[in-house]
Amino acid sequence: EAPGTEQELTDGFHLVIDALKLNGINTIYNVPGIPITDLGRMAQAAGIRVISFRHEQNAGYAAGIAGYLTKKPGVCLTVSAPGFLNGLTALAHATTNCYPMILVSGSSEREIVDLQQGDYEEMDQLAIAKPLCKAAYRVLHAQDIGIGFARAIRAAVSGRPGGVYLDLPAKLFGQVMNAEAGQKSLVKVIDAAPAQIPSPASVKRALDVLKSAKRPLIILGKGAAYAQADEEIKSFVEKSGVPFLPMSMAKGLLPDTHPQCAGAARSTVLKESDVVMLIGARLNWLLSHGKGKSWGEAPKKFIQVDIEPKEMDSNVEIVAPVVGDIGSVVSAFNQAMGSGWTAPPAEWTNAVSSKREENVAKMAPKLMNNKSPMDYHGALGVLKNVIKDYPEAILVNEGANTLDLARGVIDMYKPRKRLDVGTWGVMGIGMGQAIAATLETGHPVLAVEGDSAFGFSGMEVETICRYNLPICVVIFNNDGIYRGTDVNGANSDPATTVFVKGARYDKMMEAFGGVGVNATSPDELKRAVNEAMASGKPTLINAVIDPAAGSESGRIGNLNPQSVLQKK
Ligand code: OXT
Ligand code: ADP
Ligand code: MG
Repeated sequence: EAPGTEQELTDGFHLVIDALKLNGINTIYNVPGIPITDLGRMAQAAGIRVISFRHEQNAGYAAGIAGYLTKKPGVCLTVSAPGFLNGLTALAHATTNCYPMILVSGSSEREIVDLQQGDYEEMDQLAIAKPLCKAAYRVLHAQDIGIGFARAIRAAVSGRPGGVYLDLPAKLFGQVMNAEAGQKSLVKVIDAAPAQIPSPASVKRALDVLKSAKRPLIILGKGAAYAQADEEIKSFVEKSGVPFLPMSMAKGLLPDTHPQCAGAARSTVLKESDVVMLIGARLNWLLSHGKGKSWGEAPKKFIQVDIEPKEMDSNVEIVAPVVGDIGSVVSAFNQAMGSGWTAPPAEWTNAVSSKREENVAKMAPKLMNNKSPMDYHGALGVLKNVIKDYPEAILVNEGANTLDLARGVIDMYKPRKRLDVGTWGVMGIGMGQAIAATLETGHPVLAVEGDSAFGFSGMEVETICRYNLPICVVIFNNDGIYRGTDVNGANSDPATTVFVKGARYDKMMEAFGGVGVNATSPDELKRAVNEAMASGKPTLINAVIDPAAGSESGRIGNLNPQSVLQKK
């Protein structure tokens, strides 16, 4: 070889890998194929952890939740058109939930796509992705790979986090350029998510409104959990003495057993509070848009802390908007409060505590039943104790009844330990989120899954076994969606909501070398889950639930459209 030839060249493949590594992105969630198979191989050889899934949607959900857990964009890598579209649902989900994620898809040749001449997996991916994410970019030249990734990273994590699409046409990977120039073209993103300091006037206004309250409430959302300002938030809440209500994924930011937690008095605090401070929670459907029956009759003032200015006044008037990142805002609150803050009237805090104790006491006996087949409470009573014993474990949760009842029953003790269906109530996040959660944090996962919910990502149990991950999946098998008791009166087809009766999901895990257990009573369930948590072996427990135990759509049956003409 003549000196000064091949050694001095680099190519698109290597520049992509170098750009990721330079920016501290050490994991890729992917499904291989043309044109990105070699990229995955080379990334693995270069020390990046490349996790191969069975379906891009699950790889995408993994990347999204990795972003939520780490504040760095989770990267999902797919092939063109169909692989891209499979990943796109997860990208839209990440954007909706404010998770930083980058979907990197290989694509077909521009010349052919743009003339619509029928290339292999032809699709104008960039145009399709654009309306479904925060930003979308395409890189056509090897020397632009560095800047392309820098833009994607910054767009994903700065301001309100979200999904970014990066389009890499197949030809890019093989483009070569001078290696030194290539290295120089890379960009290490400096201060990718700059602090956004709130204005002192907005901080003062918010605290003045909070101080004036007779019945204040703080609502913590998953934005507060994402911010990783755990200590600041805890000291703010405790100094204020105000009851707090955690949204689903904010559970554990302060323990659900904290004396100020109003999770078990939800309807009371929503109705009766006079001032509500939202921290990283939107007034969307999950909070009934801040109005109507669930918010009661009494006039209410809202304070909102959010990084996104457009979020203010989205549904109701916000009398004290505080725009900034939650870490900066809450520490400004803490400073401005000083040491002379007066707690809210005892009449209010006592009323909240006694409502909460009443609800907890009402639930307690239901959790102790040892029925077989199990009902939801009997099974969840067991899992509540598992999380109490393993507070570091991450709970992944999806389903309808399985979701809503687990949210109420299972107390969380630490931040970012509850990962669920998020803003869209989407089924299918389960196995992808479980896999990323343990890979990104090193902690074991307990995935509590409706039998329908599990079906959306069930094939990934092979992935769990392949990487030998400490994930225990518990399937609440009630023979169907909401219930397993529906009957079709019209013909011999099964009813639309029921599945094969007595199905044995545990056998799926055994097929790939994991541990499968069929549990028909709380005692059996307890034994099996404890064994799984102790061993760390991939485990799937088929928990047999009474098919009649659930209710239509869990806690949100009211959202099903009704007609006076309805005939079943
Ligand atoms: O204060 P009150 O008295 O009101 O009481 C409240 C609390 O104070 C109290 N509580 C407690 N009491 C005692 N102790 C404790 N610790 C405690 N904690 C709380 O309990 C009550 C209730 O509290 P909660 O839950 O906080 O309050 P509430 O009123 O429920 O809150 C309202 C909401 C809206 C915030 C809450 O309900 C919520 O977050 N809901 C999320 C709902 C959701 O997202 N659901 C998922 C979607 S459902 C449906 O769409 C499904 N699909 C369609 C489909 C989807 N989703 N996706 C895709 C891609 N395709 C299709 C499907 C297919 S679900 C589904 C499958 C379902 O079947 P499965 O087999 O999977 O599941 P099963 O149903 O089990 O069969
Ligand atoms: P939940 O579903 O828990 O109510 P949402 O997803 O509706 O939570 O709301 C999260 C909010 O948090 C979004 O409006 C988002 O802009 C905001 N957010 C996310 N990260 C930050 C941050 N670091 N600082 C301030 N706000 C943030
Ligand atoms: Mg079910």
